[in-house]
Amino acid sequence: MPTLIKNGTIVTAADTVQADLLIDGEQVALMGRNLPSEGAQVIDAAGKLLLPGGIDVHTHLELPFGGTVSSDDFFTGHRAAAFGATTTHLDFVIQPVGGSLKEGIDEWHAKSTPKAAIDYGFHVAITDLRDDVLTEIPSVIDEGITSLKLFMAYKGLFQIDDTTLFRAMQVAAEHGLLIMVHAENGDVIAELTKQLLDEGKTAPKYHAVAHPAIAEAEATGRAVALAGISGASLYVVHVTCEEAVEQIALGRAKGFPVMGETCTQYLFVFEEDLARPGYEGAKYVCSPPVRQPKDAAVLWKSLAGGDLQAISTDHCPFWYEGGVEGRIAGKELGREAFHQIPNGMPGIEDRMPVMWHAGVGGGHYSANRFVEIASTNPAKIFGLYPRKGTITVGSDADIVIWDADKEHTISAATHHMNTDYNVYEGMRVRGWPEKVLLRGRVIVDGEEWLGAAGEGKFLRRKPFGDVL
Ligand code: DUC
Ligand code: ZN
Ligand code: ZN
Repeated sequence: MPTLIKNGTIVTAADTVQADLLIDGEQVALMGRNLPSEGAQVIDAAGKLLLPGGIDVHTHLELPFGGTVSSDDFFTGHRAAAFGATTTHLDFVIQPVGGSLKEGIDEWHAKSTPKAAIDYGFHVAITDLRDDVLTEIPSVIDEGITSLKLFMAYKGLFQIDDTTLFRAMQVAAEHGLLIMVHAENGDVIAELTKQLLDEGKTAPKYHAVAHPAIAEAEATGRAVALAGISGASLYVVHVTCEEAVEQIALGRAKGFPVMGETCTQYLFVFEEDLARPGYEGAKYVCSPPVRQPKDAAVLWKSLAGGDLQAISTDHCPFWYEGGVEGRIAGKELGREAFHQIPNGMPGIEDRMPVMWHAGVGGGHYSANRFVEIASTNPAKIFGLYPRKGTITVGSDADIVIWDADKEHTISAATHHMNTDYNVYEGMRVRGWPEKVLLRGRVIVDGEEWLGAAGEGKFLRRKPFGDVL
């Protein structure tokens, strides 16, 4: 039976219009005023906004990392995402050591297919660019994957050198793939880490000292320059600081196809949180690290003004008190020394409400710009548009019925992520999803979960589109 959502206000990146919306099967079939309701299941959305489902293009579900595994799998992570109005995400396949890209892709399909409850796609992170892997790169397009990630940090683990990055960029430019980089100078970080540990500086707060903003800016500038030389399109993930934004802006001013995202935590969590009493700071350890409020001010402006095009989470949750009550190991692994703290924070569920509340409510940008950075641009950049990322005839009916007046206090006691803490604990937000539809089916109705494992679809993506 078709579904008719009546009396809502549709908000896209371009427009805000009052219209009814008819969903037939999995897609939007019709939009218009006073659509007839005979033969349809009717949802009354009077006084509510209809937003396209959120798209989080930077997540790490069930990622083996730092001596443990991130604590959300493809079911718990998907359910949490849906409760937070996100209906699509892109996760990073990691090429196994000594293995092929295809082996990594197969591994990620095995983890996700039976559990998926929202739609999802993959990027491939290249960790070992041997000649056979260089030749293998174009074949990822046949796997429905059109973006590659390279790490300029994590020395001895994921880090690649400039030759590798440049060769990958050349292949990407030739085949229409997007290059993503984790931009930090890993050599500098490794050296600073060693020196701090030798001086007995082992507390969580030293994580930020070992990862200076300028080391992120340097790597960002280098990646931008290599993109300029190679002609590859570049997307810089988790931009945290003013100096790195400057490098992206410089590349864009030169006409290089350079884009960037920041992640929710960099707008709300700061270096002072790493210095919280006892071992609390470990909760906020991620890479690149959280910075200063003055950096957040620049990030807000860049999200509003266009130097950054998207907001994601880098969702990579770990238990604060892991290794007990059947929990996998977590942040406690780094009690002796900050470099052993598993890097990452939860956030897939919080992104949409928090970025609406502080972004739209706080006057940083309009509701349309919110939709653009949280859904439309991610879809365009990563080859999902207009199937995802907007509400239009023919697009997937991933619809959030959004109550802009509803207030909610964020807490680990009520969230759905598989972690024992929430970075935004106690934050009272205004604006909350009332219902969430995935391809026309209601999967979240208030507090009720109506989705199911296995119902999320793997999205084969087209080549990306620059958003410049
Ligand atoms: N940063 C994190 O904090 N976690 C996962 C990977 C990354 O780059
Ligand atoms: Zn990263
Ligand atoms: Zn990441």
